[in-house]
Amino acid sequence: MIGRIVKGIGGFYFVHDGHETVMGKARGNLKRNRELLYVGDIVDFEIDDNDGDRECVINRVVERKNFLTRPPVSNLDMLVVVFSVKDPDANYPVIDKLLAGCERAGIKPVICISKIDLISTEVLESNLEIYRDLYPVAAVNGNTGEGLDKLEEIIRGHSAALAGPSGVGKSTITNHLIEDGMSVQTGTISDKTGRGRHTTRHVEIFALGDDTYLYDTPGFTSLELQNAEPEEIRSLFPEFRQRAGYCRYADCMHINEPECAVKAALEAGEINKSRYQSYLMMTEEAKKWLK
Ligand SMILES: Nc1nc2c(ncn2[C@@H]2O[C@H](COP(=O)(O)OP(=O)(O)OP(=O)(O)O)[C@@H](O)[C@H]2O)c(=O)[nH]1
Ligand SMILES: [Mg+2]
Ligand SMILES: [Zn+2]
Repeated sequence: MIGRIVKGIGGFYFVHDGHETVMGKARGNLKRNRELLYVGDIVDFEIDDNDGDRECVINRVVERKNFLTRPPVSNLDMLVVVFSVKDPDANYPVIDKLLAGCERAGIKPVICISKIDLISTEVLESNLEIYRDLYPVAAVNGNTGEGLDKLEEIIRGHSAALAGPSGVGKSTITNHLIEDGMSVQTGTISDKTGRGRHTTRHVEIFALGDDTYLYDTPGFTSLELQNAEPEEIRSLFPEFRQRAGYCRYADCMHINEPECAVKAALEAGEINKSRYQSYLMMTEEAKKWLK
């Protein structure tokens, strides 16, 4: 039978076959070869009905289109980058790095602004403005569920994970999206630091139907951009890609070159300043790796 690993805890795996979830283990040869199984793997498995307890044995991995090591998940085709503007504050360089990491890994990025009840319409609007032309955007209130229908529509038919700093409301959003009767634990925000407390500790996938899978993950705050050269980082910004053909130099880095279409767009307010700042920071970081 074919199913997807939806959870793994201490050597046990939970496999979902489209209807039900069965707990089981990896076959001995997988373990001997130290082949790691990732949550998200599509696997071939057998039901072992031995002593009345329905368990399963995983024979092999059938499909692993991609995988990430931190957190360890596979077959992800969409990443929802969740951030709040207040409690905790938005950290735009971190957000932009996650988005660039998605571009690099071939994962479709989505932006979700959370806790919109804590900010004014103007502040929400200025945040929407940064990302609206680049990626699908949803704005949600996790307390009331407002805006979640839009997010649901965006992720339908995809394997999507929620990423972003602790405390932005990822698990709260997950609880709205998953069926009644299932739920995940949510945390509180520290009064002192305004940060979350890393409540979610395991990766768990929820099958939402319509071939939609939602990954709830801990600590998905960055994607590796390790060893990305500045030239590659340049290619991870869609608003640069659109305009690069109009720069005077074909290999323009959009930093100090004359007649640069990206800098012109920046000055005209067509490219967002905070995005451009993130780009500068990321290329500086990349230069350090090159040394
Ligand atoms: N005001 C407000 N609070 C929210 C909203 N969504 C979530 N919260 C609260 O924010 C706190 C953190 O929410 P979680 O869903 O646990 O956050 P998380 O992103 O899963 O955090 P980690 O698991 O630590 O990564 C909880 O106290 C929620 O009740 C919202 O839209 N508005
Ligand atoms: Mg959580
Ligand atoms: Zn340029």
